[in-house]
Amino acid sequence: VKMLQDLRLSFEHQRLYLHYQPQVSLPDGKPVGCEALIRWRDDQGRYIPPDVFIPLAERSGIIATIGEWVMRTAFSQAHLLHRSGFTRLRMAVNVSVIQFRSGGFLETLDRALLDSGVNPELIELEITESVAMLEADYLLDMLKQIKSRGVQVAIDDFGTGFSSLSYLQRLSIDRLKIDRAFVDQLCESQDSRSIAEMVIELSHSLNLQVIAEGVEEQQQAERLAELGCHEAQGYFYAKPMEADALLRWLMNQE
Ligand code: G
Ligand code: G
Ligand code: MN
Ligand code: NA
Repeated sequence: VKMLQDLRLSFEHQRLYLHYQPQVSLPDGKPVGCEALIRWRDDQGRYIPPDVFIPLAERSGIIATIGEWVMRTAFSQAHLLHRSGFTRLRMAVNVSVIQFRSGGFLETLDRALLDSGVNPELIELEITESVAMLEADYLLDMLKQIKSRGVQVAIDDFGTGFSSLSYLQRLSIDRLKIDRAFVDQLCESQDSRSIAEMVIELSHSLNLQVIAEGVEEQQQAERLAELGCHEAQGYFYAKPMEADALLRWLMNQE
């Protein structure tokens, strides 16, 4: 309860902020996008990770407000990057399943798109496999509506949930994100390697794009590229960073 009050106050006092982590194509390592990641430093200056406060925000309902702010901020930032010359850079935003199923999500999305002026085709929404628990018709319709705006959709942490494969084919999605748990052990564990291979193969056969997260070593990047993984994200390339640092990083890659 104390933490929730703190979170509310921090939000009101604009102490939440976003970091952006680059995403690159394989095997050339060229920037193709970035993921917006929420950050919170409480009033004592302590860093509280999103794994801790997002579930709290979801239970209390404040996630809708926070999620709207994340979209508006990230979309505006994306538009700024596009105008700075990075005209094809994709911006990925995490969307909580609670936010996704709440009425008014599409209206919020539309307002954020319109107000930011960003090209919707350069926006991606990351949802987790847990959306599979939503009612099928509702989910299919939501994804169709999102696609009709040109916005892309990725399934985050893929491989950790239990998505039914036949279901996956019917969903209008663009990209699978291989969970970093499998990338982490890619070169050590045969099981992780098999799962990564399977997700990449699945993406190819369903005509989806695939990105690996949590790439920390060159060897992992090389292995993923060999397997046909299209893109990567992780400390090996860059850590999540503030917007101005991202702009400098992008300029350095030119
Ligand atoms: O950046 P970090 O690894 O600490 O993020 C931890 C988790 O928090 C990730 O699973 C990520 O999906 C989630 N997360 C980060 N930013 C957001 C956000 O803006 N909204 C939601 N719903 N989840 C986020
Ligand atoms: O939304 P998602 O669950 O994908 O969250 C990504 C999280 O992974 C972010 O919190 C980000 O800070 C973290 N992350 C990104 N790259 C790496 C990496 O190379 N190694 C580790 N351990 N974590 C990473
Ligand atoms: Mn994510
Ligand atoms: Na993830």
